[in-house]
Amino acid sequence: MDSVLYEAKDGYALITLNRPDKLNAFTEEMHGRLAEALDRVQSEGQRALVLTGAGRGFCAGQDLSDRSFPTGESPDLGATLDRLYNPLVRKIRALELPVICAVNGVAAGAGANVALACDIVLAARSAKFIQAFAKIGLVPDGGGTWSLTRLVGEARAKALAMTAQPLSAEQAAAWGLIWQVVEDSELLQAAEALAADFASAPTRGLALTKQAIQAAATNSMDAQLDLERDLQRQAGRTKDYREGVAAFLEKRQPKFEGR
Ligand code: T3D
Repeated sequence: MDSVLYEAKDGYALITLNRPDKLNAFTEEMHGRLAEALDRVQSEGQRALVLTGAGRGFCAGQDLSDRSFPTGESPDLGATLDRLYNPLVRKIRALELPVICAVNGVAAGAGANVALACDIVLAARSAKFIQAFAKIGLVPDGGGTWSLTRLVGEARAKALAMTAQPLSAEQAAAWGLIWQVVEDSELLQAAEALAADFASAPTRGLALTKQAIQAAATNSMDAQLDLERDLQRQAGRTKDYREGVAAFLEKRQPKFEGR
């Protein structure tokens, strides 16, 4: 069984983490598959991506059965972050198209933080987010210390990370950790409907918007104003901008090509 499924839809891609018996926990092989799938999204010219999980979980983070050390050796987990998790998070954030995460069930450890690295997070009402690291003596990774702190503030980030208490989808939405809660049976349909809308949107402008908002977390207001100027210059030169203005003036629907 493929650990990661890839489907090219009409203008967008659907990637499904597919080890349902293990709540889609990450193995080394799965990291490789996911990296290939993400590269394919961009190289095929898709205009949006939906990332979800098969079965009752979204992703339970690192597969801990790969992490038993009978001989007592101590592993270098920094090396696995360098080699696997950090490139994954960077790849998602660098994709020049909207990445929608459909969190269909529990998202734990790095699974939760990979979800938070996506641009728009929808969660099933039954889903929950768990910073499970504290239960096994680890530090939140996958960018979790960064995303959590920015999204919900230091007080909530510290409590979530230090207690490893599950956060319901509803509470996550109320705190601004995610975009929306959707009924379980409607989650994938809602995520795909959003992706289908993005498939006919001005993709280049959305990619530049993503870049600007991601940079805002670390930029000063002054630096951000300069960045907006530079990115707007690029957006103003796209075919889609010309089409958007023309369509407005001609009182018709725009036909964006994504460039
Ligand atoms: O190591 C490095 O490279 C550093 C990077 C680390 C990144 C990380 O993600 S560290 C954190 C790893 N994840 C966890 O600690 C979470 C472990 N899982 C859980 O705490 C629970 O499974 C959940 C709270 C997520 C869900 O609980 P529940 O009761 O709904 O399901 P379950 O029965 O525990 O799990 C179902 C099956 O999935 C079960 O397998 P079985 O017994 O039916 O054959 C369980 O063992 C398996 N499973 C769940 N999570 C993992 C896993 N197997 C391996 N690794 C997992 N992370």
